[in-house]
Amino acid sequence: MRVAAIYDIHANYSALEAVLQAIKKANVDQVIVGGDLAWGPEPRQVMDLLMDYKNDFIFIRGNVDRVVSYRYGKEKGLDDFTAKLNQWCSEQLTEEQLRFLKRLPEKTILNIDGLGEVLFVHGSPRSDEEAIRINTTEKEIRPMIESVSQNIIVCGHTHIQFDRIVDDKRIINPGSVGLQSRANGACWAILGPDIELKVTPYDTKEASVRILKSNTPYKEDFADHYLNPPYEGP
Ligand SMILES: [Mn+2]
Repeated sequence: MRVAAIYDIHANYSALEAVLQAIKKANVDQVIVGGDLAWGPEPRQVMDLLMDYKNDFIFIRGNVDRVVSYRYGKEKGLDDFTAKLNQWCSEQLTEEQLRFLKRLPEKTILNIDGLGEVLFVHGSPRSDEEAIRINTTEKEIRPMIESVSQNIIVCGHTHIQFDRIVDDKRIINPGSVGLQSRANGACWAILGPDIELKVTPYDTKEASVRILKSNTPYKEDFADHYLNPPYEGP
């Protein structure tokens, strides 16, 4: 089996469309969506598109899928920006889409040709909010992965692609499809039999112009992020 891993779409419709096109040409058997689907500027368009694949792709839940589907606000200690965007994203989605996000599992394991069993999580194996960053020290990572029996762990959440070895584990972050850092394009990965980190260019100008015409809160921030991806992730 050969698998495409697409993480942290963050409601970027143009980036998702470009990656789905690239996946069609990549000859994969399975697609795994690694969480953080709908928190961003075009949640409804992105969820409508992903729902076409709800029986074909494998989905796991990210931290913002949880906060959007449960409509977390300031009562949970969130800042104004996050609370307002959560609320708005929730309002854009249908009840069925919110239910879909709520019910997603937090992890999945796939047996991949040439790689063996691979564990897919959103943050770390013990939390959807815990970050394994490109520069998190091995000492910090060890307790996060000590209960994992698989040799390969795929995680997201920090929006920067990497391929690291920590002790006897290989840890992969496919990067972010929709809110990338340190990359000019939509980031994802193919697993099996090798591990390939991919960057698919998309029309960031068109995406920005469309968002700026919408009623998305903080649309200027998203448009700017697309045009000028930051060096650091969240
Ligand atoms: Mn996340």
